[in-house]
Amino acid sequence: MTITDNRISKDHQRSIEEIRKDFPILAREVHGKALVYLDSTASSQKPLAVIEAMDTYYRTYNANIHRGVYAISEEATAAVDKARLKTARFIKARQSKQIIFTRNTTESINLVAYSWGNANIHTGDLIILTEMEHHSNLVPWQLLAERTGARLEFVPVTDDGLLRQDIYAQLLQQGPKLVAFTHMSNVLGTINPAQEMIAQAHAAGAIVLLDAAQSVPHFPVDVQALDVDFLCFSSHKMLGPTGIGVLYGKRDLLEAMPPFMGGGDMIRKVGLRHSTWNDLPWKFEAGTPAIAEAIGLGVAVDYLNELGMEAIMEHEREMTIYAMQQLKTIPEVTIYGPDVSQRGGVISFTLGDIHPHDLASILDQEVGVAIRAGHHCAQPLMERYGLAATARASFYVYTIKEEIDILVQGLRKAQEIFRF
Ligand code: C6P
Repeated sequence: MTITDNRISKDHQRSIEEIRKDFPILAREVHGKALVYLDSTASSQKPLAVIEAMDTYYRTYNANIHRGVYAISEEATAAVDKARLKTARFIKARQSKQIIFTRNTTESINLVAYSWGNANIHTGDLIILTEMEHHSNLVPWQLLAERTGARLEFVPVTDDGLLRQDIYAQLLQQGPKLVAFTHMSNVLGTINPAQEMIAQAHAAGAIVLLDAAQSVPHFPVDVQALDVDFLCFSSHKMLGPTGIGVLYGKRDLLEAMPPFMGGGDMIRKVGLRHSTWNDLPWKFEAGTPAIAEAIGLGVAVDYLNELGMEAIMEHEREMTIYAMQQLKTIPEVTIYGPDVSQRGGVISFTLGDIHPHDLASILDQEVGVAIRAGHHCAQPLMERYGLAATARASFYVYTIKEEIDILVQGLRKAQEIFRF
């Protein structure tokens, strides 16, 4: 594989070739071919800096946090505090105590649905969601509605993958308690106009949760500018490790919420029958947290900051424009979702009537390309388009045009195999 001299990073000093060397996995082969990883929407690859930071923790200061008065426990506690501060700054949160470490986006949303939801949602209350939600931003609200007797309404999606803003405005007139929607669709790539939608929801008296699993890793997100109430994302999609995610919340909301899980670390004083709760963020972090993972997330944030989120967004846009052009050279390809001006680096498509799973297997075996195939945990959205599944290619900081060319070669090969 040749590498173009495509430059990324704030000061345009680091070439893609250098950046790719930071990701050891990109040097491996699958089925005798160089790995072409086009599934960062599912989970991103990890730079050496993240892998080494976690390794260093285990090798040199592995200890539990908030417990020991000895040196290595204090070092580990300081490292987790630092990671929290970096994460807060990354999304422009006012205070690091507004950053709750969870396991992933899914757990962050469930935390809000149980803790805030159980306390604030009652029979007949309205929750507005959209048709393009990941199951993680759908099922927790269904469960809450079942527990409380609340009502769910959905903003429909247009044929070209945008939210029906006219219907959103109508639904808001019914006075919802909560609006929860995705910042960027993991299937269509649609980037929703979050700031405007949040302002409208607030004007209607609703609290807003933004599923930022696909936005925080890919473009600058400023929680204060968005004025969002809750924001959820996962480390593993932003160059960090699995096993840690983030819930950001406005402080007054978090302070008023009861704990989600009980146990060690989240308490101030425990009696046999009653207990009182620790301050934020620990009130929501029961038990030993993911220490190495928090440290890894902090280093992933450093790495993203060094490249610059604006530069990352630009690079992905360039890859997306190129991929759309190349995919359109195959007439049998159907692409779902809006045009490039309203989407991020995710392209869902089908190729004639080849089943997306067959397509993904052929691409893996024949050209070493890893893409995702299936319903992408968004079954209602698939139903909206009358589809059982799509193939999906997605891009990140290490993606190069040559990899997109290999994807397209693989699609042509699949056509030969299926003879059309
Ligand atoms: N989407 C995908 O391949 P977790 O699994 O909790 O880290 O993230 C859940 C989640 C929530 N919202 C959106 C918009 C997402 O894209 C995801 C994860 C992956 O599309 C895995 S299904």
